[in-house]
Amino acid sequence: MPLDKKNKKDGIPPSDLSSCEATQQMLAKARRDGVVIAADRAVDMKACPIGADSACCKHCNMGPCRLVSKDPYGKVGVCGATIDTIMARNFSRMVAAGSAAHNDHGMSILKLFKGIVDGTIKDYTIKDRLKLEQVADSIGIKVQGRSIQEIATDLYTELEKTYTQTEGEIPFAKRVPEKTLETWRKMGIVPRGAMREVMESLSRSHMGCDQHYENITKQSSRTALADGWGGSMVATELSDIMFGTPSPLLVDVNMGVLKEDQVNIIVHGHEPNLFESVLAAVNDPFYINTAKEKGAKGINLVGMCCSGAEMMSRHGVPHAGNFGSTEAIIVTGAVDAMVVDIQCIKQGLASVAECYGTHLITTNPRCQIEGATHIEFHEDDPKACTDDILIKAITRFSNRKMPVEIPKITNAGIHGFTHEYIEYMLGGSFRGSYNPLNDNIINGRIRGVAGVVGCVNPRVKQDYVHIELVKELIKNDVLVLQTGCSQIALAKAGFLVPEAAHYAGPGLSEVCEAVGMPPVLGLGSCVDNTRILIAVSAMVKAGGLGETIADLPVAGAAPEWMSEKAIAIGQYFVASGVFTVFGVSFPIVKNTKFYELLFDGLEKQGLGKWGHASDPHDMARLIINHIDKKRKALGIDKARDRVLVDMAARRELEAA
Ligand code: BF8
Ligand code: SF4
Repeated sequence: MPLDKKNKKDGIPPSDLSSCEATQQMLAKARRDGVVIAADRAVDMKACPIGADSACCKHCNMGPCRLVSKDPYGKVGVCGATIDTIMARNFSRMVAAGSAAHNDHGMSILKLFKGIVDGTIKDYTIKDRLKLEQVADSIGIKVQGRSIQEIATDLYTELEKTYTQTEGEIPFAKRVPEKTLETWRKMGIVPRGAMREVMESLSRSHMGCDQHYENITKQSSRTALADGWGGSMVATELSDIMFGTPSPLLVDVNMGVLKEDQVNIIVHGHEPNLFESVLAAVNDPFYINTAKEKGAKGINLVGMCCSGAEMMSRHGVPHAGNFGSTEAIIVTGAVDAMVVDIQCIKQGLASVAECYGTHLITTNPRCQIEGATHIEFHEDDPKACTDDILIKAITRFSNRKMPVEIPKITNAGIHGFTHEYIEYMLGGSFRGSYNPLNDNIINGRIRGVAGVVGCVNPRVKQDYVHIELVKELIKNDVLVLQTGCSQIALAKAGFLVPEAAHYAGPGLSEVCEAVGMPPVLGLGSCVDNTRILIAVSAMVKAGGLGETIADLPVAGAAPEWMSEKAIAIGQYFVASGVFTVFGVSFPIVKNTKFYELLFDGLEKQGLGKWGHASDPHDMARLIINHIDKKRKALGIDKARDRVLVDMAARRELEAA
């Protein structure tokens, strides 16, 4: 890419564009180097106001048609489509694309599992037999007295239905709390199979098909549920079975995990398959020696984004940063190879990598980038790809010409929580259960639980909304569960350590101190949001907090969302019964029937509902009010009042 010496963004201080100091430092360097990255491109690219409101349709060539947000019912499309139809169809297609992405990821994990089961893939194995049995048992596969091979074969056959089944209910519907499932059945939104649901969403949102916003939204729910309780859940569970179920580990996060005197390889993307093989390759003595012969002290493998979050959780591989830092980190000059697979890989990486002589290597047939080197990865012969990656990275190290500048910032934190570990941590190894969590919610020490997840988005200051929201929630005794780029944002801000309990309110900090846990629990990647679904289901089953997920004092948030996957996740949480608040902007026109449906009507039907606020404090208020509303409905609001009085009294005593 030609250096842009007239980079005009000098006026906006990096500290206004990101809360991440390392990214700020690299943004400043990029400008000095004449390199443009997403944070600056976002300043140049004003969001289209009509698209931002979802008030346009380009589903056929009689259009594209633009409606008017200020007068939403003043006009219809050429075909007569109303604003509600147009918005519901656009929304449905976002859900379908997001669900397709997660299901596609899940299918590739399933294919790997099949290869292990049928013996065609030798480089991977079943690492967690206990989890294999637990997952099989959870969907009615007999485990007692049977071999691993038999159980795994049946599990494969059963889980394949998640994608390919055309009638009936997806296998993990068996894990849904009974009353929640009953609501879905009444509404006709239990997913049959993901391929069918995604296909039907696209078909129904075609010009001239489904033109009732409520009916379209039902299909959006079904397609989203085929993600959360379908493809994503298969991805998480099978990845645990094959690569090991995470348990808490102390890991370094942030750009300081790069090492100037080592060959630095970043793996960035979503499927752990590739990353697992690169991890094996960097531990190969042959390559370690080769790197040393070329003057490096060793080979340093780090992750970014979601596969990075999984490798961090399972194996303690350091994590270099979230989606907002993927271009910025190349500006260090220290990245010898950035290896990517699928999803959230910015095309802009190619030109930044070119500027700094970094190898940008695509590895997946579903994701190639013009200007990148494509070295295809195949699970039945991983070394064919990883050998090439290692050679390229080592060669680049030995030819480094440009000065290297690595921000010297790392943040150690505890990662790798799972719903299994929460059960064990709170209940103990012999009586592991969710009862202690429920008890602490009922007695009011913990006000409720919030999942704060999702992307960072250069339309807002990187990490800022996540951090402010989480601070406010824990201060108000809300236990926070995290995944994805949000987890990395909070890790960089130092909240994933037990010592962060002092930011929490009196009740939550008391629980954290008693258990020795952080007030913010990191559960991994975006597909690992399914761990939250299982956790909330376990809370329902433990009792005392209502009969459905919708009864629980819980909420979700994606404060800086950007991807269609985030919308699919949001909709599966909403359809599962969770109040879900998105930040940035929401693609909808207020004061319309579709708006009323998403932000209120769905809750009246027994599901959850959507919320939106761009300010983190407004977002926190929405979540806390919702949690308090649910506490009141459960009749446990009084207990909490008592605790607050107790704490106030205690503080008075301490002061005296
Ligand atoms: O699946 S949080 S920016 S990296 S979409 Fe992407 Fe969003 Fe990050 Fe992972 Ni999830
Ligand atoms: Fe316009 Fe209707 Fe065609 Fe959409 S489907 S572009 S609203 S005519």
